[in-house]
Order: sequence, then C-alpha cells, then structure tokens
Amino acid sequence: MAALPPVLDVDPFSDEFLADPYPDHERLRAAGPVVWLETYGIYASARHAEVQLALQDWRTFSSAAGVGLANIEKEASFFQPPSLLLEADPPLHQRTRPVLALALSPSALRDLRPKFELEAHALADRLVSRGTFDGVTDLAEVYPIRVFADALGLREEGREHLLPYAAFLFNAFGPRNPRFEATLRAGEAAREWVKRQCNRRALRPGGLGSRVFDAVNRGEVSEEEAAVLVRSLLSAGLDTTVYGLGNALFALATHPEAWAQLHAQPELARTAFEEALRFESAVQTFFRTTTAETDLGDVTLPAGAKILLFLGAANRDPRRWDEPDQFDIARKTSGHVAFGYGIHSCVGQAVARMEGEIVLKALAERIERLELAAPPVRCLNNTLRGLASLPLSVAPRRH
Ligand code: OVM
Repeated sequence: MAALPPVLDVDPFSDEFLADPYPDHERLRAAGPVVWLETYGIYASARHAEVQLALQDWRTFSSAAGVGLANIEKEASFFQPPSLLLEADPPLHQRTRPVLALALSPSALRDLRPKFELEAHALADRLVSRGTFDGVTDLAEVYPIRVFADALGLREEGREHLLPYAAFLFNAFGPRNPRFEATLRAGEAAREWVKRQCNRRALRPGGLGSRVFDAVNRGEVSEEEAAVLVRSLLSAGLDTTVYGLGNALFALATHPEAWAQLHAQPELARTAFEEALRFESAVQTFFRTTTAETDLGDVTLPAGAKILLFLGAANRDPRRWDEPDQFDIARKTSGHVAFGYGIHSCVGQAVARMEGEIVLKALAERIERLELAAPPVRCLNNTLRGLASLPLSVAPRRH
C-alpha cells in the first residue's frame, strides 16, 4: 500500500551537510526508502536498493529533463546545448553512447597505459624524494590534467580552465546557492575556452577527442553532435578523477593498516581505489525525473517529479554492506554505484580505474608510511565530494 513519504528538512546542498554528509545520510536512509525534502520540494532516496532500481529503470526515471535540480525541459540550462549523453534518454542515447564507448574502449586504453605509467612513475619519484607534498595540489590535480588532457589531444595553453569549469558545472546540478554563485564567473570564462577546444581543428589528430570526430566520417553523429560529445569528456573526465584520487589518498593516509597492506602488496592498488570510490564517492548525487506515476519503495511518485539519488549514501547503506563505514581495501566492492548503474553508468570508468590503479601502485611501491602532515582542507561542491588540499608526509621504502 503506497504511503506518503516522510518529510525531512535536511538541505543536502548546505555547507553543514556537505562538510560531513554521513550523519544526514543515515537519517535519510533510516526515514524510509523514499523521502520528501521540503527545502526543494523534491523526492530523494539514500538506500542502495531504491537508488539502483531508479537508475535501472531509465524509462520511468528519465535523464532528459536534466540530472540536476532544474528541469531543463522547463527552465534554461547552463549547458547549451544539453549533454547528448548525461541528459539524454534512448533512442538518442543509444546512438551517442557507443561513440564515446569506442573512443574509451579497452583497446584505446591499452594504447594509453604506457604513457599513464611513465607519468605516474616520474611524478611519484619526484614527490617521494621531497618527503612532504600535497596529495591534491601536487598530485590529484596534476596527474589527470596531464595524462587525460594529453590523451584527449588538448592543447597545453588554457588547461588551467579545466578545474574551474568542472567546479562550476558540478555546482550547477544543485540549486543556485552561494556556492554556485562563487564559481559562476570563473566557470563562464572557462566554458568559453572549453567550447573552443571542442572542434576538430583544436584537437590533436589521433587523440581521443579527434577519434570522436571519426564517428562523423562514419555517419554516426553530426559534426555539431561530435563537438558536444567531446565536451562530455572534458566535463566528466577531469574533476571526477581529481576528487577520486584525492579521496583515495586521504582514506589511505588515515588508515595505516590499509596502507601497510597496500605497501606489502601493491597489486591491491586497483581494489584499494575501488573501495575508496565506495567509501568516499566523488560524485555524491544525481537527479532523475519521473515520466509517469510510479511506485518506488513504499511511495507513489507523480509524473514529472524530480528525485535526488544519493549515490554516496547508497554506497554506505548497511542494508547492502557489512560495516559500511569501515574502509577495507580487501572487501568485495562490486555493486557500488559510484560510477552510477545501468545505461548511464560512467562511460569513462575504465580510464578512471586505470588512473587510480597506476597512481596508487606507483606510490605503494615507493612509500612505506603515508601520513597526514596537517589537516586536509575540504572543497565543498553541490555534487562532488573531495579535498582542496591534503598535506602528506611520506617515509620512503627502505632498500
Ligand atoms: C556530460 C557530463 C557532464 C558532467 C558529468 C557527466 C558524470 C557528464 O556533459 O555528458 O557525468
């Protein structure tokens, strides 16, 4: 029997919530499978089962009205034109997704791996020899910008726009709050730069970006569509991995037993990164919009309703995970929704995993002890969870 959802006054885009969302995640999960957040007049779910159900049912839980708070079929979107991937349903999505899936395919990744490893080893050697470094500003922000922007075929000049662009974009999925306003100016300038990079002539031939334009030659998408698909790579491919790497280093620096395990067995790097994604999910939330009246959990949602899906809370739902608040690099992490689930699950997840694995392995091979040198500084964002600064001190491996 469908019930009315419990009403909560939590604001998931407030400073207090974002600084430490975990107690509120527990309140949200405990209140019910689906709740009503009166601050914004939206439904929300923080439980793994319902988040997964909604992500799976793309017909009912549509992305075409935008995956942020704004309904882009009714209100202006900050991203013109809308994403052909993130903000698209089938059949459009069925035509566009394979273009990026091919550019980011296993064989494309095999070609990239040697360069990604070389860069990670050089960076790790340099940082470890210093004894102290910032895990975010010297590593997590440096590595993806170098390897992924190079792989895309982006010019060097202007790359400083990439992070302000992404900060703005991910804030724009939330409400027009002061945090959004604070990134608006730099974000708009960055958006113009990003737009100029999304054309055939701006991209190095043979790079991932230029491969997207090969789909135009094959008749799969138009020249204009290819440009918007390249924009997706720039939008989704940088800040997400910056925050993912920073969160992984933070978790490892604050769990000495996990670091000892990783140092002893650097081949655990891939699973350690995966557990870090579950434990502190870089992308915390996305919305869907109902296309018809539907039941989810014990609640009947009307058509045209926005529902906020708490990926980060689903990844710590005790109904799904044993001791979810424990960071355990040996745990079975499959089933986490940090990359989403279903037809929209992250198309670049193999690149992200490769970056995480390579960086953590390079560090684990060189560092015996990894510790905080000073308290980290959090960077609050309406969608992303991560750090602005992570001062680390390292004891190199003894020979
Ligand atoms: C896109 C896009 C933008 C931001 C995030 C994202 C996490 C995708 O333009 O397709 O996925």
